[in-house]
Amino acid sequence: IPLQVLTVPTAPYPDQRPGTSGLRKRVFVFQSRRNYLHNFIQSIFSSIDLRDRQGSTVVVGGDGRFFNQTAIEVIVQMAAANGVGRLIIGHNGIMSTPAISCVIRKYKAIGGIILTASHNPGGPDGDFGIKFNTADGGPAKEGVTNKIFQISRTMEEFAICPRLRVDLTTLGRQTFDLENKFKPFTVEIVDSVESYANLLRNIFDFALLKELLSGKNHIKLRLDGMHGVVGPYVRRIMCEELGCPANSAINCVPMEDFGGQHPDPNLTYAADLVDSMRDGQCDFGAAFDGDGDRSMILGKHGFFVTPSDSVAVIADNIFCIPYFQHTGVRGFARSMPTSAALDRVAKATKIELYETPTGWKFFGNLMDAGRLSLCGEESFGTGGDHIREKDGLWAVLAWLSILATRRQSVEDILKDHWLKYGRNYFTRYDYENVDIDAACEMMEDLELMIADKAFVKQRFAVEDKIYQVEKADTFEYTDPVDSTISRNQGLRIIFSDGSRIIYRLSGTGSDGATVRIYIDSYEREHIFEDTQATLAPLATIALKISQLHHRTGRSGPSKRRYISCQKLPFSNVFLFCFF
Ligand code: G16
Repeated sequence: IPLQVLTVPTAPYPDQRPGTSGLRKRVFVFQSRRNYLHNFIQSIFSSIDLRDRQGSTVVVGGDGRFFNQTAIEVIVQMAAANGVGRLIIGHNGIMSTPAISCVIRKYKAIGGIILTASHNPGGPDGDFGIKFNTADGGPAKEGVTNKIFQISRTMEEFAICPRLRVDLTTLGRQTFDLENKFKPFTVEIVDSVESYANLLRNIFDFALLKELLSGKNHIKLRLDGMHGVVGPYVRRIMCEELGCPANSAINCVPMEDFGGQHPDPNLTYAADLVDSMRDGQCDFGAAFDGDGDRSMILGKHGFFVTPSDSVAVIADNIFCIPYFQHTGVRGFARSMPTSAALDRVAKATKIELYETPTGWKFFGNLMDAGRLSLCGEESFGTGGDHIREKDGLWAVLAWLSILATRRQSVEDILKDHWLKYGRNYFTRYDYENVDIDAACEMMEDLELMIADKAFVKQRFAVEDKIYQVEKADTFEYTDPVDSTISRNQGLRIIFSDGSRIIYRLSGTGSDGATVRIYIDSYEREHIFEDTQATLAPLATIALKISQLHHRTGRSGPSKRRYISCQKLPFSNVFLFCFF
């Protein structure tokens, strides 16, 4: 009997505006508010023109966090009822974000729905998120997310096929006859690990990497999946195919609550990995976030590579990656708060450099227009134009390709880089879950302050250092491809020596507001100093100007990340991490 398609009345919610990377809320919001999930999914489908949607292919997968399965069941029922012809779903409903981008492109889908809140904690008390990616495989641009939000605000009904049940555990095709539809609705459960592995095989020299990882003089790796989605990809690609021993992949079983941890690959939340590398047994380490699109790179003894430096080093060694030998290099890009280390490589190699707002979606147009090959963000995302998402495992293989070619350690490669270009010291302070009104008021006051003409040329003295404001503005971006303007993308104070203080409100939190302060400073001579000590005067200025502690009642950041391990003994590093 054909399955029935129903139209169900509903009432709109005012708070379904997608943030930096989709809609992120506490799990209980999705569970306790009637049709909260259904409304948002309907808004996504309704945002796609009916002619494009009818009979189309859509990809669905998630990072396996709590509520992933429930959401997929609903999405399948709603996709069928909304005229989608074919759904491609990851085995057991799980796919990493880069794999989804790859699969959307491979199957020429009109888009994909990604169920992830990335690095935010999971489990019944954690976060859940929904993101829509378009046909190019990348996160929907602001025009699309604004449309989804507008539709959600007036949502009155949704379409659903409530009796449709799909088996996510069995690879292959399942078909369903629907009432009043001529063609059956098809679901294909795919092995996304294989599709993604195949993509990487065409980018990197797997024979060279295999020799590095399992040949005669092989190096030792430790890869921490942080119980996110990346585990099966690490095991198949790094262990089975490239020959890393099984025990080099730790925390590689995906869990609904990420084992109770924060799947955020940084020195605070991946501290166990850093700690376990202290003994010098491993030459290279990496940790991944919940949905596998970010990674943190470590050298021997836990030598830390900031994401800003990481993309700059990859850029400087880009032809160690065979893919770029074929495509050539069209351009580099970084998000505005990311340090300017990449700019120096771009300048030296005479390659165009783009500075975009925070959010991977801003790189997509440049890539589609053939103007961008490699990009990165301070938030541990790095990637190329092979897909339209940042790619944690790709970044690891990029680094390993450099190691294999140069036959040097991570530390030596980075130090050589600083000697060649100078060093951009970088740090970021996060104040999580602060009062929204206090945070907004602080940003508004800061904006007024820096807009005042008298602010430029103002001097700040801390200890024996004097900083003079050269430029201060609210970052605004005009997309070079379609001329779309994105306003209010963070407040910048740039000093005469090139140092910067940047204030931004995060767009990925689920509770209250998260204030981020980014600080960076360039040094040509003193390149082996401690990051926190080097940036301390600027941090003092940043806190003084904003009165952040006074306004939020906090005495320090929630976590202090991206600190340098170079000089401090590890015990001190963690003292700095926690306030
Ligand atoms: C998302 C975006 C990134 C961005 C990050 C942090 O990543 O795709 O481009 O850098 O959020 O954004 P915010 O500073 O607004 O919290 P993900 O991995 O969380 O989807």
